[in-house]
Amino acid sequence: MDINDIIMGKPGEKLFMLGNEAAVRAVIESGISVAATYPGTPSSEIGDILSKVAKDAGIYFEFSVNEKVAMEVAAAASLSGVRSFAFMKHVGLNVASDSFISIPYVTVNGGMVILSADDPSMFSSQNEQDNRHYARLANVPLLEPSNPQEIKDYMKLAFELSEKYNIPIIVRTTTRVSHMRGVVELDECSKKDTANKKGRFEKNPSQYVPVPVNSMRMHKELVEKMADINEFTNNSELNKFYYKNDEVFNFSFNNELGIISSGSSFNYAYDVINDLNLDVPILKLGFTYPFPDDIVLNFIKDLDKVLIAEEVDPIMESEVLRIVGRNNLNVEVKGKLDESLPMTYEYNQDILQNAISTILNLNLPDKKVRTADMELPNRPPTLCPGCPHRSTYYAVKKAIKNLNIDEKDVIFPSDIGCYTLGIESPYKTVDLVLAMGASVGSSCGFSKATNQKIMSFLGDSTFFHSGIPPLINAVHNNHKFVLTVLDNRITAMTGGQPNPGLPLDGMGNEAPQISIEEIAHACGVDFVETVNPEVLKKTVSVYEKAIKHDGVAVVVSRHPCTLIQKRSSKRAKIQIDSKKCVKCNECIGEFACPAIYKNKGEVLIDQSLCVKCAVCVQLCENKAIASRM
Ligand SMILES: Cc1ncc(C[n+]2csc(CCOP(=O)(O)OP(=O)(O)O)c2C)c(N)n1
Ligand code: SF4
Ligand code: SF4
Repeated sequence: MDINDIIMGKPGEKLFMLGNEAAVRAVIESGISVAATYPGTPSSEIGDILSKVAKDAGIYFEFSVNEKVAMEVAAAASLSGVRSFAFMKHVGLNVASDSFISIPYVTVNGGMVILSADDPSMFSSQNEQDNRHYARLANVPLLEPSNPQEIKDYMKLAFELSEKYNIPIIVRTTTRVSHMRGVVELDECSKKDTANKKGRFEKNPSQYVPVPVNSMRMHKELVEKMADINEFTNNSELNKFYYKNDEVFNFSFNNELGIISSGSSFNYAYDVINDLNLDVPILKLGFTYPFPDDIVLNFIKDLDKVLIAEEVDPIMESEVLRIVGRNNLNVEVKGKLDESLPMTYEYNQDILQNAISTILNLNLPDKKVRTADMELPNRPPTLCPGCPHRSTYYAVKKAIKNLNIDEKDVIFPSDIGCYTLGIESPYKTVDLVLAMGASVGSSCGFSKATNQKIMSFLGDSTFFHSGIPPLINAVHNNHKFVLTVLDNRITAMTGGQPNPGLPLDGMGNEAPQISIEEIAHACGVDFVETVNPEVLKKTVSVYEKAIKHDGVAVVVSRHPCTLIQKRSSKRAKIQIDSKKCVKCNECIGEFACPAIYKNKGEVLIDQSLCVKCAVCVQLCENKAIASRM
């Protein structure tokens, strides 16, 4: 699909859209003025598309420095009376949570929607948390679309609800829903007068400043507001009944089994029931918090059993158990808690079919379920050929060796980015990862709790995101470690978004570059050196000095990611002279560039992979590797 169709598509037109594309169309149709994010899969495409279309759509868009700032940008815009949108991957909401939880207290004015993209099965995340918990924690309504059309429809409704009740609304997607394609029917785009619209903030401290005297009142008001919204959810058309292939308008069924589901799980449950032509009604919940007790009670009261199909935690299941208990119902609740369905990982049609077959004694052959813990051929991800992170790791390990330090005595706290691939052999430069920025904070802890050398790593985007406060902490508290900022001039892992170190903002405008070195100096670091990791000898010697430094040393290892580095195609080929090669294995065993391989004992370079960075030329002590025309 042409990206311009997202703004140019006419009402009534049907486009085959990615869930994340539908989210962009939703904000354009809703006439928002401000959107902000920090990139993270599975929501990254929303930002990548907005960065291209926002200007034409009259939207201000930014890649904020982190999710908390994105949340605050959107909240301030909403308080100024314009519609705003903050979106992030699930763990991004952890970062934003401190501000997020205060927003429903201070209320919103222009509609404010927060899209949280969860990642069941952790395809690109460090955990599998279920962000539906945040709706409960913050007292915020939550909608769960199951496909791209619903993403657009639900988000549009969310802006209206947000304005009606002066509360932010969470739209929770999962990887499958964000990344699935489906037909989306377009509606009218926002009127031209909302484009580039500026709002006005009207002062009202008793409403916008949650000091205790105000927040006591605000919390009560919020709880009362959620009770009103609960009335709405009980009548919401986002909660639908399906029976025998069709949407139906019955409220109660007296079948042996009924299913309650939401999000992607609904798609799987629906397909199983239709494929097997089963006499099983489904209640699809789209508005899942506040939980629509009345609808659920009506649906389950005459059933023998109800299966709750949801990803990730048994949240709806616990709500249903509460309703069953409170109403003394005689219905058996099946789901994660009684092990009818697995507690972890995303679902699929096979998982749902096995569960339904067992519950109804259908005796269908067990489907061999595809799950994340299946045994698959071992193909570990690896740094690209010519990746600057590899050269940095090689230089760090050389420096440690040159100083006769046992690598077992060096701790490598690391962080989240392409460089986390340093966990693999031969580098093994990743000993601990907690969350973005935690390399620096954990280095502080190791520095006081052990006598080991500490060499930590984080990327340029991660440094700006959350590396700066712990660096100040390190200097102020006299910690001792070497921190490498792997500055590859991009946020590579999430697809190449800009960050404050680049002279470009999220809408492609020129922007002031923020200097990592100046920040490190300003934090009080007295050892700050910059290296080009493709110049090996110099890089190794800087690391030797840094390791000997008594205090916090910052090394900025700067070289563009190979995916954005333009190298002249006229550069000479890098080749190995088999007569000079003594098969020492340094280039394969220690450096491990994927372009270098062994065939029948001979070390060779795969020219289709080699990007001619020439680092291997420098590391071969026998001068067997050289550039040759
Ligand atoms: C709180 C949070 N937000 C977003 C992400 C998604 N994410 C993973 S790594 C990364 C940044 C990577 O950029 P950088 O630190 O520059 O390292 P590079 O990948 O370029 O080597 C992001 C945004 C995340 N894991 N956690
Ligand atoms: S995308 Fe860039 S940073 Fe990531 S592994 Fe490849 S070269 Fe390295
Ligand atoms: S020049 Fe050497 S290190 Fe660089 S990509 Fe080619 S083979 Fe790999």
